[in-house]
Amino acid sequence: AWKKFSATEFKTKDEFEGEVVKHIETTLARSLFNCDELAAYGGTALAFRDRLVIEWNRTQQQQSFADPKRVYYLSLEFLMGRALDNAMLNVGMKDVAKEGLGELGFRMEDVISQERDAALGNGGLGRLAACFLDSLATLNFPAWGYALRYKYGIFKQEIVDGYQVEVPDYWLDFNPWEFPRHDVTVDVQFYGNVRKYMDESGKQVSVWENGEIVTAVAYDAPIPGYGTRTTNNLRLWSSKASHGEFDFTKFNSGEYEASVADQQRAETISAVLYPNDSLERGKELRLKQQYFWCAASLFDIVRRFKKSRKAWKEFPNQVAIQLNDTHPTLAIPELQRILIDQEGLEWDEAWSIVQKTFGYTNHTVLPEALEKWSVPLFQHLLPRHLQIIYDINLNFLHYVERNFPKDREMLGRVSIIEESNPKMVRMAYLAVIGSHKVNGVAELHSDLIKTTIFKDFVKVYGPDKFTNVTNGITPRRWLHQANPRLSELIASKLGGYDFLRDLTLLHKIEAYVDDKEFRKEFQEIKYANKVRLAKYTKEANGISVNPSSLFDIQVKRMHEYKRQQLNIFGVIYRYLELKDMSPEDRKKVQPRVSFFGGKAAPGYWMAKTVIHLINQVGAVVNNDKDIGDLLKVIFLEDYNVSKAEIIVPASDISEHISTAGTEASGTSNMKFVLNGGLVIGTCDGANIEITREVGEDNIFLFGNLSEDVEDLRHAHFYSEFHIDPMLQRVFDAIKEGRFGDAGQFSALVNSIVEHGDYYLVSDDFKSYIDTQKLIDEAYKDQETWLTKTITSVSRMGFFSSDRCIDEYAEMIWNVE
Ligand code: 26Y
Repeated sequence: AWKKFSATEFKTKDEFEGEVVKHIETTLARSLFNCDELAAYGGTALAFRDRLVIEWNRTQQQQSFADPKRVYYLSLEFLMGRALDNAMLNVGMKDVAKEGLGELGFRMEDVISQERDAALGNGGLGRLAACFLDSLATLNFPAWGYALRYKYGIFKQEIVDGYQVEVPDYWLDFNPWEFPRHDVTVDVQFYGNVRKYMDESGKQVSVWENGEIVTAVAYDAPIPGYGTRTTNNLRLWSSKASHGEFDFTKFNSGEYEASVADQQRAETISAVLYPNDSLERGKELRLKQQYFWCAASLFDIVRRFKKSRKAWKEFPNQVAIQLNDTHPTLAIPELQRILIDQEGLEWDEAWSIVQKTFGYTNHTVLPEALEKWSVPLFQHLLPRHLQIIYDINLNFLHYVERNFPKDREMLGRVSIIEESNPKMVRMAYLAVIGSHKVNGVAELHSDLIKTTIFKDFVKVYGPDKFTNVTNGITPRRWLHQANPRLSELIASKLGGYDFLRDLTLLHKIEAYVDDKEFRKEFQEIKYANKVRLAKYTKEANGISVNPSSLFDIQVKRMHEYKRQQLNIFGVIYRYLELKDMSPEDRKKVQPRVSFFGGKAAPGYWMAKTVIHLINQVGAVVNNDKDIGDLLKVIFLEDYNVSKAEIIVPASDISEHISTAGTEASGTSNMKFVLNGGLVIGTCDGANIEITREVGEDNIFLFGNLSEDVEDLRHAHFYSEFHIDPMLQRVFDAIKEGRFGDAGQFSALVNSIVEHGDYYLVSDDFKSYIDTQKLIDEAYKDQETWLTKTITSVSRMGFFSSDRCIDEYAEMIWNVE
């Protein structure tokens, strides 16, 4: 039998301290006499890492031996956040560590907060990937994540004079969680040409040659599961110049500088995460990143498969690859290329393997987020892949032609190649055609992809190829770590922490909804979490907010479709109403703090304008003596995972107010409700399923429905379009310059007034304001409010990412 921990074991606080001291003095080569919090973090992380590594090695060895079907999650983004707290939760021994650190003179929270976030993602899609890794390990699935080891993650956001400024995020200074594998490398080719010839048997062979080679080096990070010994692997590829002959000739011929330049050019591939969230820009370097990562990952996956010496037809029984959006779609032609050009399989046999191997998850219906790459760029960078894509397309179009002989338009509509100038490769179509299942991320979204972007493909393949897997979140990070007191309260009633592995057990706390003690404690926890956020706000923004106010929070990437502009216009409206009131009437008003947070893509001017407006409104409102605590407006700088862990547990209301039909799912909506906050939201994404679970009385829905959006947009142009009068008041105030120079906000106002209000801000404004008033009233009745929040928490079991992963495993991956 395995001894659970064979090396560097600690069971007591003294043993823990011994490990920490050993690491500080030897691994970090620091003196204990000037040990600061950062060193304490380093020592603690390394002590826990030692224990993680043992389990990691064991898991990998056991998986190599048993050789089960593995899941590979290909995602260009993994928004992991901090690792130490999670490692402590999964290893256990956090209490011991806390005591030990105390003796060394440190507080656990301070030590934990020394760690920099691993911010290798933009937003929802990247954080979903991180939650999935947590669930895959917890549920004991043999699974690997594959991504790029960006030197710079998502930029750090600074607010200077109310404007967003981007600062590079160099996060690798000290990262104890990654292990360089200098022996695990893959050479990846770009450019070059394709030579075709007949071999002796008369078969045509293609050789892609004379390209430039860049080497991928693997960096691995352990992914521990909760309540299990399974520790999976996240493999990140870093690029460097290859040390092939080419390189050395240059070097030897004295072209030292040129060879250094080559080196740097190679390293740029994995240098930086693209900060665009849902806005495709067609940059060559991004396509290079995608191919570099797909080629290295597939080589690695195929290499592992070949060790088992199984027949190629077994490949889909050993390997399931999930494509997180279209970003890894090149993996499809790459696998086909490996099978036909390198392994000598026939086209049809190879293609059947490819289709059975891949599953594709779509995360958006927004046309501007759908990836397309120009054919000339493809031809230049990946000439062989372009040929393969053309062949895939040809076969597919033949099939469509045979089956839909009457619909001549169909061919042009479903072709992978868009006949524009230049021609474009539609990556989403390639992903659909190369996968056996396509899923959306919430019910409404999965229905919408079938009736909009993939409508024709439903005709071609039938509806069964398309399915839904509603997103989820890991309760380990988003309940237990972010809100330890709530987790403890729940555990005290359920007789332990089993709910962290089976979140449906939460339904049992509904029995305590009338329990006085429970209610008191639940309410105190919410208040304490609000105090914690208030304290943070004071430190970060220098503004005092009253924790007894209603905390209204909208934190997510800044985007017009998410409608932070609707929120801030609503705040302005509230301010104008407050200004109009008599001091007597003001006394009856429910005090509120409106928190905002989120990054705008650096080139997205409209989103940046909204940030600026929020800060300008804050500057006016927060300093208005008439208003005092009745309204505060806070922009929380540099929203990220670790800040979310403070922000999420502190909401009374959170805002998920996208134009209906535009937000595929949303996942922070789930996090807020799980932590005892209510939602104001549109009938969009997972809000709809949250409503189904918690009940209509426990959520504040407003606004037009997705089926009406098209007609409304049409009406803005073809009927008389009147701006909502309340919204007009807001615009008048902006135009009067009450929030600074009106010219700065004219594009924002005009997008609504002049340019058709694409996101239906005016159409939904009244309904939004009315619903906010209902919320003010409802909040005054604290007892009823508390009942709503407790009831909601108890009904959130469905939204665990464990449920979600089980669905993928069963419906898409066929793994146990
Ligand atoms: C093509 C490139 C510019 C691009 C880069 C990042 C396109 C999209 C993205 C990111 C998309 C994203 O984060 N989507 C979000 O995925 C979440 C997880 O499924 C959903 O909850 C959320 O509604 C959706 O916007």
